[in-house]
Amino acid sequence: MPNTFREDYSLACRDENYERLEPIYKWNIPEVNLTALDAEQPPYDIGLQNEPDRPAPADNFLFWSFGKNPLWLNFSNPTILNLNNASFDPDYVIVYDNTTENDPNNPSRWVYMVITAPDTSQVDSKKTFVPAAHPLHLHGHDFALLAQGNDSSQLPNVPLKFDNPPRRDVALLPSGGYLVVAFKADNPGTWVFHCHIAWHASSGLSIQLMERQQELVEMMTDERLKEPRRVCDNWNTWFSDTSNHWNPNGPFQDDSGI
Ligand SMILES: [Cu+2]
Repeated sequence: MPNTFREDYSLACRDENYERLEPIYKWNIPEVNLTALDAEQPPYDIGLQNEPDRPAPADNFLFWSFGKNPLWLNFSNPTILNLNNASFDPDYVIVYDNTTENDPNNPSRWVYMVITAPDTSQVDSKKTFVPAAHPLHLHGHDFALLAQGNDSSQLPNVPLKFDNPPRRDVALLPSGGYLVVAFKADNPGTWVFHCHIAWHASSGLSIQLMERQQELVEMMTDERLKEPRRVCDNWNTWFSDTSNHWNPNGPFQDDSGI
């Protein structure tokens, strides 16, 4: 017979209780000061951003953004085939982390990120903030959840848990709230960090983390790039024939690319 229990639950959009998530394989995160972090890199504030003429001229849509711009990739030109670029189209929303540090006890080995979902009381020149929760998912890593809260106005004066905090690859950013996450920058790659609500991701709610670019360049030998090149060539052949498009006379791309 089933012997699990049913507990009271809330209809609010929320995660498992923070206190109940205790990793068995323990991590201790090098401590950082949130005020200092804030001075170095302001929080990533999630909001709606107007992008005129996208995807078609005279369109005037609102897109979700996470970084400086809503993500909008060129399907024919993926990041992995552009690793020698010194800069990228701002629509690729590349965020660099070029640490070469290997000591796990050194804070510079770690990436710390503060993400907020401000409510309408916060004003930004480029974004409109609306109350919404976002389940945020990071590729390439588990992250430590140093803090999770409902009120982003409390930043940066919120306590952080460094001693074996919960570890996730998705965490809910509560409406009006914040997340503070940390991951060990030990995995060269271009990793998307995005909202897992499909239409938010589709309309740009993502950044791309370029982690250890130099090591990534060295790893991605011609041999390893053979398969990405093969499938991209196939795509380009298909795409160059507009009779294949769902909308042969208009714009094809109606999605951010993730
Ligand atoms: Cu979302």
